[in-house]
Amino acid sequence: MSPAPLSILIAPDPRLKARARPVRPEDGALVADLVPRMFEAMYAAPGIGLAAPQVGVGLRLCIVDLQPEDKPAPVVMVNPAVTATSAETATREEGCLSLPNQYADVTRPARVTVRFSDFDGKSREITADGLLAACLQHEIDHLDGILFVDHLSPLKRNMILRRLAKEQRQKAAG
Ligand code: K2U
Ligand code: ZN
Repeated sequence: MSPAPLSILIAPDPRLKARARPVRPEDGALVADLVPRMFEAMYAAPGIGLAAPQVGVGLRLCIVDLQPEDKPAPVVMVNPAVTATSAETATREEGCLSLPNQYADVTRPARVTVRFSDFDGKSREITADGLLAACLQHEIDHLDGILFVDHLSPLKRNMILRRLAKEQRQKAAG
């Protein structure tokens, strides 16, 4: 019997604002069960990244798949950490599966180096620029309870959160 599909939490849910705890060896079975279900939820959204807190699991675990030329390129990142960033920044319109239909320009370091353990427990390091750099920083932000709107001015952040709440109320009203 396959487990129920994961649902993605929508802001403002306190679980999206909590700092996730590091994955430990005893979490192995939980991670092995969760990762394929996170990929299923991400591809269905569709999205190119997903962090465990977005499905209500407070673990430092995220997945990414930019699907270059529509070919799957799944990456599982356990306990990812940014180890270097460029002084140069890049601004890109971002969205978030936890803030549906809300978009805003976010400025972040243009290049980032991330160290993590992969699904097999092997230590890996990625240096990225472009969309992958934004995605990696966006996902690691989720592990620290940071949403893309937290990088905006308070005015813009509140405008987006108010609009999201209104759209969620209208959706609930049917
Ligand atoms: O973490 C998430 O909510 C998934 C994010 C990941 C992301 C955000 C901003 C920039 C890059 C990645 C997106 O909602 S996935 C949807 C998407 C698809 C293509 C390009 C940008 C965002
Ligand atoms: Zn997000």
